[in-house]
Amino acid sequence: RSDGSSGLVHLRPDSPVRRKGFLMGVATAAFQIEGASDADGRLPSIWDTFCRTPGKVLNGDTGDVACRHYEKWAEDVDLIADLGVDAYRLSIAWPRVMQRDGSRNEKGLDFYKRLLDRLRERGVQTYVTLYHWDLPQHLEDRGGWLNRETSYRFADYADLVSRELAGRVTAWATLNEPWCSAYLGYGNGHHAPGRTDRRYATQALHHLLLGHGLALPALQANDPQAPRGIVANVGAAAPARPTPEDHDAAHLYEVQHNAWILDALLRQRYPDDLFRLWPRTEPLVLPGDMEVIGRPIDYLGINYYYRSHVRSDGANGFVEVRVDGLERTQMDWEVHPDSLRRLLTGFRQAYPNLPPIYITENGCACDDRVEDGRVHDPERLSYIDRHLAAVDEAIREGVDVRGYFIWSLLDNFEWAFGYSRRFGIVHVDYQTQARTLKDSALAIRDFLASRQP
Ligand code: GBH
Repeated sequence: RSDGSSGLVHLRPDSPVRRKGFLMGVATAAFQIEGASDADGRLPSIWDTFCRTPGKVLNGDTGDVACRHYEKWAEDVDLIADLGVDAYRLSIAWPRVMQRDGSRNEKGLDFYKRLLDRLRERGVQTYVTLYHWDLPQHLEDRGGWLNRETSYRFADYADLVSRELAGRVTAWATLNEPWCSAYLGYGNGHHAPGRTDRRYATQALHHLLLGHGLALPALQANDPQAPRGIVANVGAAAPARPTPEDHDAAHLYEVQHNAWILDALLRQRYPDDLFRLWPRTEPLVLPGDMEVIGRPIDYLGINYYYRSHVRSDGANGFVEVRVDGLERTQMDWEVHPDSLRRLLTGFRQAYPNLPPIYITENGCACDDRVEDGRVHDPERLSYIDRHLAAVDEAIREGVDVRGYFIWSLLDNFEWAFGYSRRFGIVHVDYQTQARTLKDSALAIRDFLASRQP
């Protein structure tokens, strides 16, 4: 390239994001790529059950095969290392590594030991999430995240895994997107286990966050040198009409998506506006719970994808509306990088104790064009470029952002959308399981190789 930008034309040439000190990575999650759903004593998870419930997942897709990463892990490590990224974010499948009675499943753990060792050999740092939505089904059978016991079982699981994998992991995250586990899983039922009651959502979220807080001391004790954090999805909303009512609706949307979790973690309380939006949904909180939830973390992972438009809606507070004429992805999500900047600077203002931030997911689904062995995805590179530029602006405005992970390394099982949506920078042919670097991956590889200290 003659312009020296390596294909990232929006990210300023002098940005710290272009330097080697800014961590660049790719991300995946266990259920979405591993397959081998009953190999080596893996137990069923709530997502296995959900996939088998008619009408829940598009085309009846399941995670049984996915990207066959459980077999192809070594090839996938080569892919990651050859991209030249600094780090790989992955998750551990709870049902693979812990048996019903709480004892370890050695074969399941061996898989992650091999994987982490190979990543280390290839010089790739590892950001490991303990829970990316695959709750063992036997715990759901006893109430799942509605049962306070599950928080303690999660802490046991974190203790077991961090004892076994200590020294092999760069940084730990307890939960991925507890908002999704709680609201999509127990509130609107779009995700496993598919329950539908707002009171369930607030109680589930409380138990998820309690589990997070209970896990922190075990991670600290077993693997003291690895930083500990949590990953939150954040959402941005704009008013559909310029009325005070719609402004309030947009505010409530962001309370429901962001403050619900961040206030609990960083202010040790749930926001009052959440219960203005959802009256009489206060979870049962025992004395001391909020202190456990608010235990200090070393970093905060932020997953950001899109902005919504909302208008006020009497009983529901807000309702999303589809505004025409906006740039959208294959998910129909609006492309709006400036919302990422705005949210990050807003968090910095709202939370004086905001820890260092990593963007642990950002990326888009596209209608990739496969042609003569190449995969053209110009929208994806543009999306990533503009969101990196937004991160750069947030850094300039004083937000301590230390890294950025692309979602995702591979096309994979996109939850309720099955295999119909492709987020990878690497294309997966599900017939042959062949991996092909998309144009975006080639450009990112060039960009990574061009970085200066
Ligand atoms: C992430 O979640 C996940 O961590 C990852 O596993 C996933 O593959 C990736 O993003 C791409 O989707 O209220 O039912 O209309 C995405 C965050 C936030 C997306 C909430 C869906 C609205 C769902 N999500 N959003 S709904």
